[in-house]
Amino acid sequence: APIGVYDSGAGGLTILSDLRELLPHEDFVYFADTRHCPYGMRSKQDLTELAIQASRFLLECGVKLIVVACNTASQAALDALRATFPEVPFVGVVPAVKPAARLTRKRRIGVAATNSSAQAEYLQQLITDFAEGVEVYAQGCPELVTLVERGELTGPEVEEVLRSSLAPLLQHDIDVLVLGCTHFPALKSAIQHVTGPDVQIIDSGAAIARRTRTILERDGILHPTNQEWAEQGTLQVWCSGDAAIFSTTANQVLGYPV
Ligand code: DGN
Repeated sequence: APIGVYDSGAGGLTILSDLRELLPHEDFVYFADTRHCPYGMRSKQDLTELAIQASRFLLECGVKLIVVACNTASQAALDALRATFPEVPFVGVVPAVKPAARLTRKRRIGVAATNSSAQAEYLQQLITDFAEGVEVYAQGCPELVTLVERGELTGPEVEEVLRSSLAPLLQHDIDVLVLGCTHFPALKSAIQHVTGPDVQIIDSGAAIARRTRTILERDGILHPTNQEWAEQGTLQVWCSGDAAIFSTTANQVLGYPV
């Protein structure tokens, strides 16, 4: 059975790339809720309903596990998803505050996220639990989601937008920047250009992939032919909005055609 991956749009494709790298023989079904993107300003109730609909769709595709590859939806809806669909394991995404707190020398880190994630109580809790004695600055950067959904990932105009969106974080002389929205790793090289080499940029993708493998192993549902000669798993991509637009964006973010 395939693994389901869900996001409001193209952001979860950055997580999908990490998943496919670690679990190359697994099959994947990706669902982008582009009809309702962006998620950043939606209410918890709204996000929960959308996440339940998306999960129902993925379950109809026969998935064995669902990765909610969206910080915003994970924060709002993971508890409800687990309660609604107890038959399937869910893996959610949280901003990488904990590793960032270990990495920082200056004891000042920035978290770039959606507006809703930047203001979430959940983020405050992560900071209290894992970043004691570290100054954490959080900023909503919705413009970055727009760039990625348009497939605009590099170039001077992109960097201009990044410079102004990230200015409120960079003014604090941070040395670690957490990408707290799954769209943002698609912009990583442009972001690094804007921050300069002294700021380390981290995201949650690799950790999510490892967590997914652990759960597949725990539940005995890891793809059995995990051997060198086995074929690469398949990928199906679905979206709830305009498929032509999304396939162009997805090609840009993944770097190969879907
Ligand atoms: N990619 C999502 C996240 O990680 O929060 C949400 C982006 C959006 O829809 N605004």
